[in-house]
Amino acid sequence: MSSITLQTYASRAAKQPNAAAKALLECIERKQSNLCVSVDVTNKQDLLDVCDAVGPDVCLVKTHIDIVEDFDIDLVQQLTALSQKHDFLIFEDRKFADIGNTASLQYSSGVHKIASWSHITNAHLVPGPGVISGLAKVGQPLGRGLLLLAEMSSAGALTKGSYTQACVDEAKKDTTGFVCGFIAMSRVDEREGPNTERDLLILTPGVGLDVKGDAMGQQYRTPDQVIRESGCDVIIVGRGIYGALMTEEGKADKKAAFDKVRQQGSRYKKAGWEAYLARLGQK
Ligand code: 5BU
Repeated sequence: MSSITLQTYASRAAKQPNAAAKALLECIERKQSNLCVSVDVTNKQDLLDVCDAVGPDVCLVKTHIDIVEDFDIDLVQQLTALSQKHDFLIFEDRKFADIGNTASLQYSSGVHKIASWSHITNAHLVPGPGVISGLAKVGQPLGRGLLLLAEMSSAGALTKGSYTQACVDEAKKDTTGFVCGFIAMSRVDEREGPNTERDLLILTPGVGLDVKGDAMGQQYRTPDQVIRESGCDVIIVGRGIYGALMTEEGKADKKAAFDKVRQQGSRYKKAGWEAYLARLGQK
């Protein structure tokens, strides 16, 4: 079998056993979008408005639900309604990192009840594979998916070498079926040749077309570098899309700012899809 990087999203969807990963691959194909928007805003209405604005262009919305100051359960109900209206999945970027028992409680309970609305979430492998079984106990019966944080985008990240390899090994030998991929900067599952064992998704943050980084260690690469050169599957873009809302100008004229948000959404969608077609040799 050939490298995952040469297979279409549609052909991968057809054989994907994890329900959330399958739904994501199908959505990518249907919308011709491998764009995930990261909506890191701190109030409920802005979060919903950004999702409504870019919804038509994305396959996935990524949240940090704990930064929302006026969080309530209505927010997740409205977000879920938007995911149905615009046909996208939801990924809570929770980065679980505790022992299995605690992680499973953090995932199922508390104010956020993440497992009840988030199709995909992620975890560090720092605690060992118990974090996978703890989360799987909650997420697997609900048809959710888990990404392991194999590589991070920030400068000086310790997610490298044998740590990254351990994430790949655990994902490949996961028997729960709950692990469906990685957050990574490269095709980490194919370092030693094509991955013919188990299809795994690679979602990649640190994507920007206009700047190279921020003042706190973030590092950006272009959609082409991420999808075509590095063989990743989904680009995750935050400030590159919603950034106009954060400026003084944007705060003063929200309508104009949302027009920019929509423009950036379609710009990144196009760039991500062109990079995918180029990877397949179709462009
Ligand atoms: P940005 O505005 O495009 O820089 O936002 C990137 C988002 O992706 C933000 O929510 C981060 O928490 C998230 N992220 C990241 O930037 N790098 C990583 O390695 C991981 C997550 Br994991």
